[in-house]
Amino acid sequence: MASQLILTETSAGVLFITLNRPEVLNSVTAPMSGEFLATLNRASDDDGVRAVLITGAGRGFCAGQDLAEATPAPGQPMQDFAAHVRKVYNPVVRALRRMPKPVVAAVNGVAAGAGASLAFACDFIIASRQASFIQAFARIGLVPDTGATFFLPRLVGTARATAMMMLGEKVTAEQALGYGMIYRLVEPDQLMPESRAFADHLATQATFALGLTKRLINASTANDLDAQLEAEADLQGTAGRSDDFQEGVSAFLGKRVPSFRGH
Ligand code: LHQ
Repeated sequence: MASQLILTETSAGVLFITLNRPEVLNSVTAPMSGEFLATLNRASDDDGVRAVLITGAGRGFCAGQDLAEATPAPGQPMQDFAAHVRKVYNPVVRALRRMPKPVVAAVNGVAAGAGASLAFACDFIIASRQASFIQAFARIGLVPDTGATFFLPRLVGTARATAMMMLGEKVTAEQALGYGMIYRLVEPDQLMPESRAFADHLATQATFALGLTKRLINASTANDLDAQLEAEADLQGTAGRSDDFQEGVSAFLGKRVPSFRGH
């Protein structure tokens, strides 16, 4: 069951996840991350969930690692950050990318450090005009993690990614849209209505094929053209055997709206 650190609600095939430590801009502790990961893993296996929507409670989306948790008590040794990143953050990034259904980040406010990285690992970012993205790591003498050095150069190109990661400056939602870093920019009061409507729409689509498409997008970052063409052929074979494909073609030929079931 979800704790109060992560709120969940499922409706019409959409799992709605809220990061819920608003008093510290939803900065991440190990228990919170563990709950988030368990929630994502359950969603991954649950055929009733066909799209996932993630947002933050209060005025922030997520301010990355809870720096109080990462700071040792007086007289105690420093934590091993390598072990911490491997245990707390990397599994979440893998779960987001392996999730065989679309994941939407509704970024309501500041997304800093690993909080920004988490948004970058989602399939779609819809940002409120009040949102911002800060690669805060440089400000405190750390390196970007949680996939930031993987996703950001691919999203915005090396020049802008380098500037963001080395300067740690705030990028506004409007700038992020101009950079191609986010999918959509909306007015603050429209963020949740629009994001929910968007996730609802995704959940009615041919989500089995969307999951396969995500696998191909993931694979494209490592494959050469021949390997990618082969992967496309392979997964087209899989998609072609799906009920959703039968339904999609039958609806097209019958000039009616398809009713996909996600398998
Ligand atoms: C926070 C935090 C926070 C605790 C706001 N922690 N309390 C992985 C592994 C191991 C080690 C380290 O790191 C990592 C990955 C990472 O994510 S490193 C990057 C960690 N994150 C940051 O460095 C961002 C720190 N936060 C900020 O720079 C600012 O809070 C931002 C720019 C996000 C927002 O600024 P403001 O809008 O001015 O809000 P604020 O600073 O006043 O924050 C509101 C409250 O939230 C405040 O508490 P208070 O009791 O004073 O109201 C902050 O202390 C608390 N908070 N982020 N990461």
